[in-house]
Amino acid sequence: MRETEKIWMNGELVDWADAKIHVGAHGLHYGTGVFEGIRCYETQKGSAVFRLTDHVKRLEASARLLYMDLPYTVQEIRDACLEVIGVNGLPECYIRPFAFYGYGELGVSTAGNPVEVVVMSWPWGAYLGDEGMKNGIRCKISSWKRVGANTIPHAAKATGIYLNSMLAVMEANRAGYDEAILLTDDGFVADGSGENVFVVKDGKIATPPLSTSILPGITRDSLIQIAQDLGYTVEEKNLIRTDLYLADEIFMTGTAAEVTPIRSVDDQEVGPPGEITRKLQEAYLDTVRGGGERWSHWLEYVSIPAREPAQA
Ligand code: PPE
Repeated sequence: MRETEKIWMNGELVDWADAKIHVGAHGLHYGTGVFEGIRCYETQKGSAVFRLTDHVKRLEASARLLYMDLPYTVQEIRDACLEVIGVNGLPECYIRPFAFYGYGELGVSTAGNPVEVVVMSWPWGAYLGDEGMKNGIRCKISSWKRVGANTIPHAAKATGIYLNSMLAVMEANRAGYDEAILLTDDGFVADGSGENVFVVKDGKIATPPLSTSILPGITRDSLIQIAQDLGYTVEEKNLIRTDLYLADEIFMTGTAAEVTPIRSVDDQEVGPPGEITRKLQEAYLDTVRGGGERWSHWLEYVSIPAREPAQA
């Protein structure tokens, strides 16, 4: 990863190299943490963070689901994100706020451990590659099932839950695919290792409902609204793997992945990015970079002016 200058750690800005924790930290042993992924984009009016408050609110909800009391308010964490973006001076970056149980007591119960809160920011390009963004990626249905809603709450963006995603994406990559798609125990399409899934069939758009153990994606929500505004029908309904094979178009959404077309699933060719996928990808990328007034309420501007990027 590309290092930046500062990391916000428990209320203070520390040098990147000094943002350290003890190996006895509870979160390291048991995956007891929650996190967010947010993007800041350069717009004509300066750098703006896409749906920052919604992301921080989801962080708070995730914490609540882990019985974790965040020692900072949504407003304070929001300000910390803006501060770290401002001080690192990148016009575009990815922001990673996270909270975890730190060093105190080991043992599965979190009692006796402090809650540490950190915000990092760094440059992150196309999650599934520029080529994938343009021509679509190849996916594989994972043999690992998405964790059930009563196993770990999928509405929480919790660190430990990502073992599920890690196994799926590693399996897919090792078999030569770009990304995995996980199914529920019942065989319904859930989400990718780090993205929500959409299919287009006969001009209509469909995406799995929240009951399929998906992360309630903020990009998913944005895309549903953008698509409906453009006049498309978007249905939240159960999908099975053959719905993917027989789709006219498929794409994935996520903060990191933005809108990434899928060109095949299990080597069943869906084809190059279709017209609806292209249109929605363009509309999304335009929205996050401040194009038009329609969705301007989703942009939260960075008040500290970003410095000119250093000359190479
Ligand atoms: N499902 C999963 C499992 C997931 O991790 C993400 C985000 C989404 C759906 C889409 O959610 P949203 O970003 O709110 O639209 N994955 C984040 C982490 C990626 C990573 O590798 O780390 C992200 O996109 O930031």
